[in-house]
Amino acid sequence: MSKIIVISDLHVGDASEADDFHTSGNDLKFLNFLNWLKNQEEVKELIIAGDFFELWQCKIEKSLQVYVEIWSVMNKLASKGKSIIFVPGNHDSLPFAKLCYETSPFSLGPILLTKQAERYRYDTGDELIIPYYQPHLAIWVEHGHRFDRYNVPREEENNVKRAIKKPIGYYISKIVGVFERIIDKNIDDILLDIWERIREDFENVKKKLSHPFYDVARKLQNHITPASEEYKGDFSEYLEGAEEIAKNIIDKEEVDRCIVVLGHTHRHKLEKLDDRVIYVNAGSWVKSVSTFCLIDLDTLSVSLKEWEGERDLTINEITI
Ligand SMILES: [Mn+2]
Repeated sequence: MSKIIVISDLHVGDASEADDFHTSGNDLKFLNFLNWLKNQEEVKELIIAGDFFELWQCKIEKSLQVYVEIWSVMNKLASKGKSIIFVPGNHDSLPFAKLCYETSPFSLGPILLTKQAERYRYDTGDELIIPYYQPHLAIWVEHGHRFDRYNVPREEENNVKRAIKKPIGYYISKIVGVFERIIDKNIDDILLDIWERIREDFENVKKKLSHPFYDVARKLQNHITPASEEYKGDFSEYLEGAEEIAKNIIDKEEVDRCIVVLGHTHRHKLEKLDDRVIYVNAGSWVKSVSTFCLIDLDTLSVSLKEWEGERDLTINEITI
């Protein structure tokens, strides 16, 4: 009996106002989910399909510090024989992801780095993509941001060195994070009383100062980020991407079908693209609905589930 769970886009930050994982209440939901997972004997692997951390807006040392409880439950999962496998996404930040991969053996507590698809490693110097690949059922997991034209660095043209090394989405996200942290209420307890008294005036001033810039940055972010509710794209590039990945795998690995799991868009989806390709988007943990993908290697089924806070609800299920 063996099952694999894939989650994506937690964007674990620093518990400030800029940390959507925290402000959405998903930090607590996630802790419940991990505790539930402890008793799911059949689940052998938990794969995190990228954007586990929010390192475009926050610092890794802060995330490790404020979410100690999460790392502690993850340690318990590992001691129960479950593998927690990390596939890097764009918000996991390139220097950090590279450090992880180039430091051997990497250890962030119980979290392992995907090594299964090392031969499909894609490293342009500005971007690092190392997918997870499970040969038994031909399951491919990657973050999927290379299909997003605003969130990968632009291709070098005519050998002209690019002035901008990071994708445009990086800078906009950074600006939004700074403004969100300006109105952060994380201060010392001793100052709490004084703070309560002056907060309203202070926040009004800050809001007045930051509003026009924050507004523009937010609007830009909504325009170019697939994760935003106002995003106008139709996501067909991810379906085409999944099809391309599957075709490549089917050819190279000589398998007759492939399951492709992506994240990045924050929109959960499960769809049979044709007889040979199943596409799943694992969704996110920064909105009111938190989702995960469950692949049952015995019943040969793929399901998309919502974590309600106490239990799981099936949204959709497909038999392979
Ligand atoms: Mn992403």
